Amino acid sequence: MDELFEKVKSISSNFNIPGEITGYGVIDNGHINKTFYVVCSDSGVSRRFLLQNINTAVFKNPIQLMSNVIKVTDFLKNKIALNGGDVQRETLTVFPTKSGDSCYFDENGACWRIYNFVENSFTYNAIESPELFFSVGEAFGNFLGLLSDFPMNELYETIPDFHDTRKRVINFENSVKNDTAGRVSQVSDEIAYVLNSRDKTGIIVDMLSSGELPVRVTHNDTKLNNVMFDSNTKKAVCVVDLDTVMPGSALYDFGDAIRYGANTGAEDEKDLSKVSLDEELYRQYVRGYMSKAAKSLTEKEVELLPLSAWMMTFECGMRFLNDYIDGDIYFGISYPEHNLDRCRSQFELAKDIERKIGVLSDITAKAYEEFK
Ligand code: GN1
Ligand code: MG
Repeated sequence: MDELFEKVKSISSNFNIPGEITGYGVIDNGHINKTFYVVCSDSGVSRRFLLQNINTAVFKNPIQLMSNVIKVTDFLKNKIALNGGDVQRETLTVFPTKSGDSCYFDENGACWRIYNFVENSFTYNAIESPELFFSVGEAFGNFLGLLSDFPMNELYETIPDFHDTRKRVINFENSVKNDTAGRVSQVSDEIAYVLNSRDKTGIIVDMLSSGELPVRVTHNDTKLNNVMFDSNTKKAVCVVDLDTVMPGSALYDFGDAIRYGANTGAEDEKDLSKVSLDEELYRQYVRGYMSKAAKSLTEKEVELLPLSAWMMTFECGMRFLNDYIDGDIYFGISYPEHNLDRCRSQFELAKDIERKIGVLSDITAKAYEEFK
């Protein structure tokens, strides 16, 4: 007997999905949640659903998280329908439990939820062509555009200060002080880079709190593999992984997309000579993004887009380093030095973005002119 299958079956039986569960598979994606698909057979017709175990060490309030997801996807569905789009494919659909709840807590307190499975689609882990990244820019630009009139007061801040880079530096300094895993002495160059960059880390958060930057519905995890592509058209169809949807800044989403997608190396690349910011990829992303979002963005946001790429790359590198110093308690790792390799790749990229910031500003200004 496949124990995992029995478990997946018993969890799924609490949800309002049609038919009998006849199969499942593991989807290996992301550093935080565990993801499966389940196959349901109903009168000879099979249909897949996405089953996820929400990591409640990271997402401490899954009910609020699910409330954000449902509000945002409902809002998107209305817009998609008005635009003549396909509401079943262009955003996610939450399937509630049989008692009408947004998620299910099992006997061990683990939290589960079910989404539709976007069939005939796939994700990329690396960019294969500049045109592809244009399409990702369109997807996230569209996400921002469609949600630009969302009633912000309906959203919970499920992870407070998620992209408050300056607060993260303070937490980082505490971890260095505590040195719980005894690793601080191995990473002095990386620590020095964090401390030397400290002065820049408040720029976005300060402008958000002063009102110089607008608060927006923010995805907060705009990695390339959070965009589903249609297998036939090869066009982006759906933005997924809505767990960190919260009030925030458009800059977080732009910067994070560049951090992941415009790196010529992998997020965890060991060979740092392969890591750099690809200017052509940056150009295509910013053009795709502007083609959908230029009319919604403020001039201040546009001006700060290149800096956001540095900020999100720096912040992510610091988070990986912080976790390495803490003994790998937050991000899933595949080998002992994984978080350190991730940190080094991110810092290499952050330094390259610093060198190229003037060029990136020119590219951004041109793309804005093209589409505003
Ligand atoms: C985590 O698990 P995943 O890949 O969706 C993290 C993001 C990081 C990302 C780095 C809730 O996202 O913030 O940018 O890893 N999510 C959370 O790859 O911390
Ligand atoms: Mg995520």
